[in-house]
Amino acid sequence: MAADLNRGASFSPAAESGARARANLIGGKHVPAAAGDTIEDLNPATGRVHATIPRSGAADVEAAVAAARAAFPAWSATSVEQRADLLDRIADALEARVDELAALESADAGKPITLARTIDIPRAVRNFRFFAGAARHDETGFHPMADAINYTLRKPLGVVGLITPWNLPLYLLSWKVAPALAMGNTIVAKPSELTPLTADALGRIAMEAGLPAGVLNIVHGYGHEVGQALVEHPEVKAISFTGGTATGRRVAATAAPMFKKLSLELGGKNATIVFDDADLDEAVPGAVRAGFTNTGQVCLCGSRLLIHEDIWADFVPRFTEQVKALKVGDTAHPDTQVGAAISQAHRDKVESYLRIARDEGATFHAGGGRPRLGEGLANGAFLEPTVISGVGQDSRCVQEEIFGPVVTLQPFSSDEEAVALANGVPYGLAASIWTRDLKRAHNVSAALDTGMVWVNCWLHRDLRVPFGGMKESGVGREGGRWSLEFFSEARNVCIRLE
Ligand code: TXE
Repeated sequence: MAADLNRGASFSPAAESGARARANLIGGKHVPAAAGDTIEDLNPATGRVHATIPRSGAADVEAAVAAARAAFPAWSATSVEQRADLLDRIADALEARVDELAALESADAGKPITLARTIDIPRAVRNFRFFAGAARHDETGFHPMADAINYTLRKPLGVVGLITPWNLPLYLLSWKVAPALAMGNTIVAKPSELTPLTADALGRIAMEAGLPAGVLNIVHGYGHEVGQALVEHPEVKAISFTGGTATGRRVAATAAPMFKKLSLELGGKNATIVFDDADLDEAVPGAVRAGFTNTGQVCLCGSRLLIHEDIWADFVPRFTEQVKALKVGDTAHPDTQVGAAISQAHRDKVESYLRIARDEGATFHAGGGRPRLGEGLANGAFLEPTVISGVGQDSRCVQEEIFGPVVTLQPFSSDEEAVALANGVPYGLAASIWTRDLKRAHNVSAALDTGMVWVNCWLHRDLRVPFGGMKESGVGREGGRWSLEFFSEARNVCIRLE
């Protein structure tokens, strides 16, 4: 019988008082932090504590790495077919529990249930299925010479560390867990302390699906404690990190001198560029979606909207009207489109940018405050979807990642100016451009300093393509063969034939 994903360990007193206790998964066992400490996990839409997690430290990381090392020889010796079949079984098991997992994700991240049910959880399922297929169909190089042949072996790295953020908890964790397992590695994962519940569920589901003990270990806790210990551990051969740029810099500073493989998916300050020839019936809803999906808390969100001056007067009212129509509030209601910010602290941070905009004399076309919501949501970290113009390129509102439901508007008069504005920030993750002119689409895409460009769409994902950023948005690429390559070591074998 399938386990209850809300099952708590009986050792925590908090379990009795309603907040369910989660545990670390180490060597196939659910265990508390060695020091016995816990952290409260809140639902940001209600402000209520709904779980506790272990506040782990270096001793727990040590135990998890030891378990992962012990499991590595047997796991890395399994065949690709065995591993791919297991990934498919995990996908099936996740899929069978979409509603349950969506409810956990929605409550933990304050995100609309419909978003969790239609995007977060189905994409996690797809990640497992995709990497099962990718591993089955993977090929390695063969380079013949006149007197020798070369072939490339792909060897697993050993124990890998996966550190994930709070905005797309299961989706991003599965994006790393699936390829790492597919290539024969064992894992110590550190989910965000703000959204630990679906990681805990994944651990239980993977074990039920037959993943051997110690292959996937999950250690909960604060980033500066358990995350830092994981990055520092000499037996952890690679770190795949998704999170903020400042944290990424710390992770890189720790890991680089140890010559660990590093994949850093960091922040974004992405431009949505609407040219004067764009089809506004598509561009307006496209820009709304890019700006406000997941309450603007996606690294790919188009938080800077660049609009050709000739269509400004037409575009801005249409855009603003659609933003004002977004349904904010009760995350459990199926019609809700915008949920809470991840925490009160994060809402305070977002609001600090709104104050900067006001001080700079910005115009607020929509939002700017806290929505008035009903009973039960008064302590939620909600914000109105906000649209601002009149902030210059040098404004912190334009230069820094706000990571909330805030979009700035800026006009431009030429393709060159659009590219200069789009590129004129420290980040270089993604861009979305809207035009009917194919030549312009090609030329502007080539000129943008970003790892990804969408033309007449946004977040249209093919899991085979490279995913990642330039500049302060990160180092390396994930997705398809890039993930398989990251989670393995290429070894060339040259055999002389004469
Ligand atoms: O992320 P952190 P935070 C951005 C966004 C947000 C900012 C900060 O701008 O406002 O980052 O968010 C772990 N060693 N993004 O503070 O801290 C941490 O516990 C090892 C963009 O929540 O980067 C969590 O598991 N790990 C982003 C993970 O790192 C450490 C998504 C990410 O948290 C650590 C989220 C350390 N020293 C926020 N310190 C995106 N690109 O999608 C923390 N962590």
